[in-house]
Amino acid sequence: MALLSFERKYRIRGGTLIGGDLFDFWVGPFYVGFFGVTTIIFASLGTALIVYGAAIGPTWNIWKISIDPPDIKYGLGFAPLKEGGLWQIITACAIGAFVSWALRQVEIARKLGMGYHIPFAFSFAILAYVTLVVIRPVLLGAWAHAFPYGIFSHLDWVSVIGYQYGNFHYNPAHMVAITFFFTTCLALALHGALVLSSTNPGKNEKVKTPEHEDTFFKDLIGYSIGTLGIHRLGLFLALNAGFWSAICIVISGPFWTEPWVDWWNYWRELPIWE
Ligand code: 07D
Ligand code: 07D
Ligand code: U10
Repeated sequence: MALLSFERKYRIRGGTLIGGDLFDFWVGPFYVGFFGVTTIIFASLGTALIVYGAAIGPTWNIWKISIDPPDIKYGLGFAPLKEGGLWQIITACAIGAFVSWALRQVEIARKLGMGYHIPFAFSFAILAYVTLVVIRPVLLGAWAHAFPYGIFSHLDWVSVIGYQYGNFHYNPAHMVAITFFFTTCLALALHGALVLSSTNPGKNEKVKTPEHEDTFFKDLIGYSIGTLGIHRLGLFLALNAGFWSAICIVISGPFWTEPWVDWWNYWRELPIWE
């Protein structure tokens, strides 16, 4: 079915989560929906506040603009606008926008009769973000523990927090997360290369079938995961990368305060060595 006639067929009302027909229409290529409107409101307000924060800040240098969380003395309370209050409202707007975006994905998936895999996947990114700016700061008792909103300043935060635990590379969950990130890249490279090699042949060559793809990997490593399987694996790997990232940071501070290298002492203390 041509794309346009397909769009005419499915671009009909219904399937919304709340609000009934309210905002149940398209603007150009975009589906609007109730959550499209909430996305626009949260994202516009959050962006406007970042620009305001930049305007009252010391620099317009894009790399150096930074909206910082409140000082440690404010604990988990509200801070004055110019002393971290902006950061607090921007954080609320960001969470509002990300969650709205996920719910808009749900509504679009419902209209199309598709699974909820995409919003489910995006939820892991939201989880990682919320872990950094809400869950871990709440467990540690102050918003000050969250990261600042700035291009370079958030890199400084990662570095400082990393060295606060000695060598962050010894964090076992960080290891697991990194391994999942690397494996995701490997899997995507293999999959992209395999599909292109079989479906985008040279002139006068025939397009190959999934049987060719299967056979390639059976010849190479004795096993093929299959055409559906590789997508399941890709999703599994990527979601685990985000999940273990959230774990690695939430345990740093709330559950482990020493340098991470010391965690490995458990190994030397196992009773079997005695
Ligand atoms: C390619 C999809 C498109 C998205 C893009 C990002 C903004 C921010 C706002 C100036 C893959 C758009 C950027 C809207 C502008 C202001 C106030 C996604 C793609 C192009 N980081 N990070 C970047 C964010 C954290 C870390 C780049 C966001 C954690 C390191 C970009 C978040 C930690 C490095 C960026 C976030 C961390 C970066 C490229 C939120 C651990 C880099 C991102 C909301 C996760 C790299 C200068 C990218 C860089 C980089 C955005 C959180 C570490 C500015 C929005 C606190 C080590 N981060 N980041 O391509 O070049 O993502 O930094 O959680 O080296 Mg970061
Ligand atoms: C949080 C992003 C969520 C994004 C959302 C969407 C918009 C809209 C609009 C474009 C999680 C935002 C959308 C804004 C944009 C338009 C139109 C993703 C998030 C919701 N580390 N480390 C990680 C590596 C070191 C440290 C994670 C590698 C050092 C700390 C990952 C190395 C020290 C933290 C990772 C390395 C250190 C991390 C990041 C190598 C520093 C974290 C990925 C090779 C001295 C962070 C949850 C992630 C984390 C994290 C990888 C080195 C410290 C596993 C490969 C040794 C403090 N590191 N790291 O989490 O777990 O994505 O955050 O050296 O906090 Mg690390
Ligand atoms: C995959 C795939 C596959 C494909 C694919 C893809 C995965 C097998 C079939 C997809 C992959 C790609 C295309 C590859 C490239 C993708 C990436 C590298 C990922 C990163 C992506 C980007 C960097 C692009 C990011 C762009 C974005 C997010 C779009 C930005 C757009 C908006 C912000 C608009 C969003 C629309 C909304 C929220 C609703 C509609 C709203 C409007 C149109 C605006 C007008 C608003 C209204 C009418 C509502 C009224 C608003 C009100 C009342 C509020 C006003 C208040 C104020 C304060 C202003 O596997 O195959 O191929 O393609």
